[in-house]
Amino acid sequence: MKKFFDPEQTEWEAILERPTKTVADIEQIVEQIFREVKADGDASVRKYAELFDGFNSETFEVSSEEIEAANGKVSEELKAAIALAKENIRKFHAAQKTEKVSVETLAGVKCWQEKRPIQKVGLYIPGGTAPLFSTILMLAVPAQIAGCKEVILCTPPAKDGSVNPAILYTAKLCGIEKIYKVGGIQAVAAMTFGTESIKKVYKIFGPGNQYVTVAKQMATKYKVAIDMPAGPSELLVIADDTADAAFVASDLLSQAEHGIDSQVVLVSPSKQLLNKVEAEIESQLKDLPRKEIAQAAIENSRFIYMSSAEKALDLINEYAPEHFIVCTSKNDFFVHGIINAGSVFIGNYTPESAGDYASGTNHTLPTNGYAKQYSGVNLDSFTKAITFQEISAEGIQNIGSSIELMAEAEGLLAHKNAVTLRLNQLKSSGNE
Ligand code: HSO
Ligand code: ZN
Repeated sequence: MKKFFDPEQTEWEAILERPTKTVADIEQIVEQIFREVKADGDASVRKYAELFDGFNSETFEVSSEEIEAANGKVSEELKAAIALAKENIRKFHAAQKTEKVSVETLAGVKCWQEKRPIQKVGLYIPGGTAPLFSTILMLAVPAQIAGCKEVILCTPPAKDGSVNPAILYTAKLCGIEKIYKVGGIQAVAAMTFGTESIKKVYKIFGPGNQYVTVAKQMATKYKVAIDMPAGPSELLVIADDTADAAFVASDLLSQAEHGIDSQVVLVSPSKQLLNKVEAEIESQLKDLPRKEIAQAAIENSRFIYMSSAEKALDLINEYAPEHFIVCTSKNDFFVHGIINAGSVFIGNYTPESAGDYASGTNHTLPTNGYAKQYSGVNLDSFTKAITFQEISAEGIQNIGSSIELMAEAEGLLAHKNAVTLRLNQLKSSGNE
């Protein structure tokens, strides 16, 4: 880890810099695959599935027999845990429903706003060393609450064509009808254009490697929305001597084990705590099955001593962490003062893992400093707000002359006429 002691504000940016990756070379291959999938559909999806995943199959859709078999491979204990997490995620996201917002801005001028679901959404779930079936809950549960009509899922299979049973079980549990064994760029391209067997969607959600990330960005060029720009996962902890050093170390390590490029930052007004956490990391790391990954991320972590709470808060808001754990005697100060963060975890008994899996909040969050302008996935990520208005005769008489004047000033006479005709009609019918 790299240590810093009361760094000057001018140094913060360099200290907290995220690793930037060059995407130029990836972009070319993404462009090519998009072009081919658009033109040739399933045939080119098949070609790239074979090339990248070593998977050769006529069909991509997971069969009901495979889903049935997966059901038998997930333990009853895990099923109960998934059920508990699903229910908490349901409760928290159902509570995010908003009422119709309605205002009469002037007498006779009624305006209102209502939410409508995005009709077709696609979820991308990575395979690989950590099959994140928890992400299915985080995406499919709010999609269902929002009322999305078609929810499809793409996930890369292993070389033998199998998909992790927990992924299939959770997808089925969440009511996802179509599960496709397709991964990477070709999956995102297929959901963007639609193919003979894979449905086109309007918005794509979910994490992925660099290729998937660039492919999602490419999808936006074809009028498909995405949840948010993605980067490696990250955690910033602020902790003082009231924090349990072992707990803090476990939180830092839980983020570090995601990937070697995970970002882990500890800020503290106590040199003693920084030392204790360092020692704890050493001892906990030894027993982790993913210790090589976690170790690499920890080596790149930042430990920052900050004697001033105000400056610490400024630094945290500048960094804009995806996850922010607050464990100090001044929790209220940090909780009220945080402006830029994806999700905040407060106190000794609130590990990030709780939000990653089961407390109810969403774990699809903005990384890479995007917490400055993006929210994490929430119910509204699956809806659009439509505005409505209804203006009465009285209303157009109240608002009409303002519209006429503004339209004339913009030189848009047809706009003006649309009001003038109505006002004249009302005048001539004596409705003044
Ligand atoms: N921390 C990850 C989510 C996750 N953790 C899934 C475990 N499983 C990104 O927020
Ligand atoms: Zn996690």
